[in-house]
Amino acid sequence: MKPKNRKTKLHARVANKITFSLCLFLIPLLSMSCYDQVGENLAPLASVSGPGKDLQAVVDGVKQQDGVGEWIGGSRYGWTGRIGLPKNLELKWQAPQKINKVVIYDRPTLKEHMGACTLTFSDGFRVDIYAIANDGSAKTVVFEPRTVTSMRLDGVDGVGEKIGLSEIEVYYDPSEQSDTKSKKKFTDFVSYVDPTIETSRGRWFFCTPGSRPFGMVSAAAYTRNKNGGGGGYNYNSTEVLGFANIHAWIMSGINIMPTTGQINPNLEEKGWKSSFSHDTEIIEAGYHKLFLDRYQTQVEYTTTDRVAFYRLKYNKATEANFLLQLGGYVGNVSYVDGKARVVSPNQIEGSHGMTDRVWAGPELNHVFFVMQFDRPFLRMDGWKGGQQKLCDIKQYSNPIPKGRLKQDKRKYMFKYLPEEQAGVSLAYDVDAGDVLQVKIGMSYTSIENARKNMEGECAHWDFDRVKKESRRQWNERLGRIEVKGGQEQTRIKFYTDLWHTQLGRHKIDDLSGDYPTYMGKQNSQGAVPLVIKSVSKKQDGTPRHHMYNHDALWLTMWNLNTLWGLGWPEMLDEFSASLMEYARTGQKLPRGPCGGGYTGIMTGCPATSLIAATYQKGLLTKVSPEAAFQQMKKDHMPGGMMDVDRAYIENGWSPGKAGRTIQWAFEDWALAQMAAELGKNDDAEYFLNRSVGWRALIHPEIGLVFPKKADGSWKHTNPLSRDGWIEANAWQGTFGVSHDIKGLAKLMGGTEQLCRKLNYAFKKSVPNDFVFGYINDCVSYANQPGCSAAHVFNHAGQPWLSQKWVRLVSRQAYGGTNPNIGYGGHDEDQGQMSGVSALMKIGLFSLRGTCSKEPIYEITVPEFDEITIALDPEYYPGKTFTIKTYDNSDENCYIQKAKLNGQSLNNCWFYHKDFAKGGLLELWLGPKPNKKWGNRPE
Ligand SMILES: [Ca+2]
Ligand SMILES: [Ca+2]
Ligand SMILES: [Ca+2]
Repeated sequence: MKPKNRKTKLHARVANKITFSLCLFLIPLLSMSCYDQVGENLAPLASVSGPGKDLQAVVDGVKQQDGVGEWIGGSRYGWTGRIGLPKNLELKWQAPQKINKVVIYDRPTLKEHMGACTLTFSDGFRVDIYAIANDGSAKTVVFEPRTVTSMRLDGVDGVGEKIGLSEIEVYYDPSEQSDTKSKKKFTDFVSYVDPTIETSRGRWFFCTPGSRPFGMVSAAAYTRNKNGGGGGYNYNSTEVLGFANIHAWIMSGINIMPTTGQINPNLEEKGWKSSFSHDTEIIEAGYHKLFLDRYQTQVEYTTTDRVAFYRLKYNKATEANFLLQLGGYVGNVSYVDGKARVVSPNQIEGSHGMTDRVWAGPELNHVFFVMQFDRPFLRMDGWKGGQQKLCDIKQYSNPIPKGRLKQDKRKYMFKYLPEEQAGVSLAYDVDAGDVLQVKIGMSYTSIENARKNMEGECAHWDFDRVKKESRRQWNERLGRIEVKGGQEQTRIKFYTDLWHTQLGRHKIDDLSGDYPTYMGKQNSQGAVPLVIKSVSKKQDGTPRHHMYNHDALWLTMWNLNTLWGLGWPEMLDEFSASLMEYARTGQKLPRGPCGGGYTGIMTGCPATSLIAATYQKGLLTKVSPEAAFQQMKKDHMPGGMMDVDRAYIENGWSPGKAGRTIQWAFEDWALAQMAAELGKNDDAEYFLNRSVGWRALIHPEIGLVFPKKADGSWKHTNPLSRDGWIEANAWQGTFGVSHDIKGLAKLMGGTEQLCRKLNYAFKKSVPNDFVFGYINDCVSYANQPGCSAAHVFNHAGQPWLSQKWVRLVSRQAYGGTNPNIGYGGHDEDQGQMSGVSALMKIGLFSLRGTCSKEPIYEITVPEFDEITIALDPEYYPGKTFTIKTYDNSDENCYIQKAKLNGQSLNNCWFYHKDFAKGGLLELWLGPKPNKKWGNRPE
């Protein structure tokens, strides 16, 4: 920092004290006038309103004192770990104030932490503040000077139940300049990925730098031990609690921690956590480096598909330990049944179980590991429960107490319980400068397979080679869509989006093709025994496809099914095969399979829209279309995954179920399209009939879908109620009948009326960035059911409204590039919101999720000047598909005319078969809609 600045700050501090003592007298005088009060803290001049107690204490000038002069806004934990934070703390000035700097001080207690918040000023300007220091040190934000009358603070992330602040200061200080210019050098696609985006609110699996695309290992230094609402790696906390090597859909595992000196492992993370600083941290797709302050140890990690690789560098001579946690809760499950065994002086192997899942899934599954060190350890120690310590052991076992699995899960879930603690540690004597390398091979089937995975993927000790190969793989994946032009921030967001679409879902099969299943009968302990299966093999003996662990594919027709098909068609083929392989044992196409078993997550049979889209694009090569069709047909009948009832089958709608009816109807339509393509005309007719039954649920006066009772009367007519909907309401859900927009328009009185209605919903949702909770307001891009809305206009003859709203949603809901915001701040579902964001940014979409007999893509205005999609030669005849925009700018956001391969294109859509051949789409843009272009829907 320059000395000049320091002086300014000191000066400001002295000025504060004077301002505080004088402000009582000055308020009446100052409030009458508006002028630049350079360097003076303007906060005490404001009146404060908001939640909690001692509101005025937040501007009383008393700061950084524990328990004195603090505002306590309060906060509340939901049982899954999500936290409700204080919102609407407002500072109001009687006269306008020119300002450019705000300083925030958290309460100095380490028990309560406001980690992140947003400020919204009276002129609508918003500032995201994150990484607020827990210890009460100043957090300063500087922005372009503006004149405002109020400032609202909303909590975004935090820890504790008495979250508040010690002090807020507001200044106009011309000596401070906002520094928004990025100093980052962009050298490759990976360099654009910012893993920290929206980690203030992500789920446990959201940010895992230690992973290959869809890799089995998903390693991350986690800083918040909870599932939702900022669990896992959360930028706002600078304490590493552990390095879990599995951050997956209701799975967590193999949590390690390198330590030095004396620690008490029986206290779990409380005993071993260490602070670190973002200043020396490097966090990337495929690599993470940070420095553990407490242990003076630098930690780096990278991975292959199934091997985690750690490189530790010690800064002082001491006894070091490498801890492996085998009991207690981590992230989204509890670890139980820990086992470890010394195999050789530099190798251990073992396993642990996972239980207490939130959304069902196997009661118990196991992960197996082989852990190799590049030099012999002195001994293996262990711990059990709150007290017991074991020294120099060769074998460790901590069986599940009798009856434990049959207990109420909530007794254990997300709780630190001393009796559950378990683990082992490997001891070393290290000198300053010593490097210790550790490789962890993993498997969900056996120790033997974990060993083979390690031998097959990483038999050497060259960390940099693995790191380099990981980056190469990520670059290859991300680079399949290359963009030029547009804003730097948009490119950062775009490649981070692509990263998430290839990150959250993970392989569970071994190199050999073996994979776990937990689908049989429960034993007396309450667990289903592991049965190892293997996927079918190619002629050369290698597995035909992989098996994946993932959250629901719920409504992925509006994101992944289309996006993957553009750049990564093999992923649709792979997921189709994986879903069918689950059904081979479990008889049903799963929604969100976990650990090799089924979960109860979400609704319908979302596999249908994925498999049908794969088939219609000619990408279904790893399973037979006939077998897939028969399985889907079975799942669409009573007893199948879709879970349809007799009423739906007979009438085309189900009592009390508006959301399900709409989803089932779409999936039935997708299946009908596939039946038609397969020449199964009776099936096609049958499912097509079912797909229009939803029309009975349109309320003739309100023009939105509502749930009906069995007798045909309306269950309610509140368009914002979630009753009858799945994570949605009538406004958000109605426009989801993607397959029947013509039918919807007819029932609303025509396409004009439909567009007017939907346009109203969008206009109303602008101030909140099109982001709401599951049920508030009309449009929500923070969750699946609302993610198609802006593209509906393309199917209703007013494509300029799709062009307009897509660009605004892309920027407002999905434009954020800081730890607070990037995906609507609500619910990023393993690449689903990322998928919508990425599609919006390249200007392609498919409302019907490419499930039509002849799939099409609808066009909106891309954010970039040029987009080149490399076509996978295994699946597509063409080489590249390029989109060029002319005169693209903030103002020029409407398509004037278009050409496809040099020929004039007057539709706002084009066929997938033209995409597959490769080609060039050119878009000429202007500031006003050309209402003559593209106004005839397909
Ligand atoms: Ca205070
Ligand atoms: Ca604090
Ligand atoms: Ca969701």
